[in-house]
Amino acid sequence: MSDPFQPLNFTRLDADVQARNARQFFEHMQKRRSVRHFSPEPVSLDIITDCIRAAGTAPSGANRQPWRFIVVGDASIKRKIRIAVEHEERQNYESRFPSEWKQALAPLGTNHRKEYLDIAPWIIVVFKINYEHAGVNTLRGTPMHTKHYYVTESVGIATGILISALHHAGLATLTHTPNPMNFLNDILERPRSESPFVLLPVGYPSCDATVPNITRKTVEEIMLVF
Ligand code: IYR
Repeated sequence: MSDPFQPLNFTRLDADVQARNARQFFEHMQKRRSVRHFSPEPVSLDIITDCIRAAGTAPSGANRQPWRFIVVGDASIKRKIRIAVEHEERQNYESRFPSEWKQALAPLGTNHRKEYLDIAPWIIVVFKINYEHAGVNTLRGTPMHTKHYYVTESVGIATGILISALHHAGLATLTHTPNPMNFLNDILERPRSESPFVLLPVGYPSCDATVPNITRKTVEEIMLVF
């Protein structure tokens, strides 16, 4: 049997390289924006695949890796997703969102129309895997499940790495969470053990893309040191 532990492969950086890397990464991430206006220009699936490889390096509860990334490029499936999303979002904007929520969204200029779901070359739908099937109990004949831990946290971290990887690869994304979004299980043929977490249109921004004029909190506002 192989040793359950192995030496850590860790690269210790010089202090100046460390400082430069930290600053450069921040400056690069500071340029990321959520994009709602996409170009139909194609993007290689190999690039998307590498970004998903990066997402799959995320830490996860008990290393269960409870994520699934469904990559949709097929125009008819993207269209189905858009129709179902707009159906839900129309009800959200017309009657389900309380006025406080609508006020909070006003600076973003969003509404129920989601053209980007047709236009962006890829939609990545991230699913949480809540449990895994592990055969059938031989005595009772009931299905057995492998439990997953900290699923939301794990999938949230993986999604953060995915968004960073896509940005690093020069691509634009939007973090979109239509609500409810269980229809994605039907369209994408996912079992009940999986639930949709987030939908990310991916591609290049259109040449006339605009973004809301909003700011990020400063580090003084988000960090406390003891
Ligand atoms: N899902 C809706 C509404 C929406 C909600 C939040 I919170 C946002 O930050 C942005 C939009 C939509 O996509 O329009």
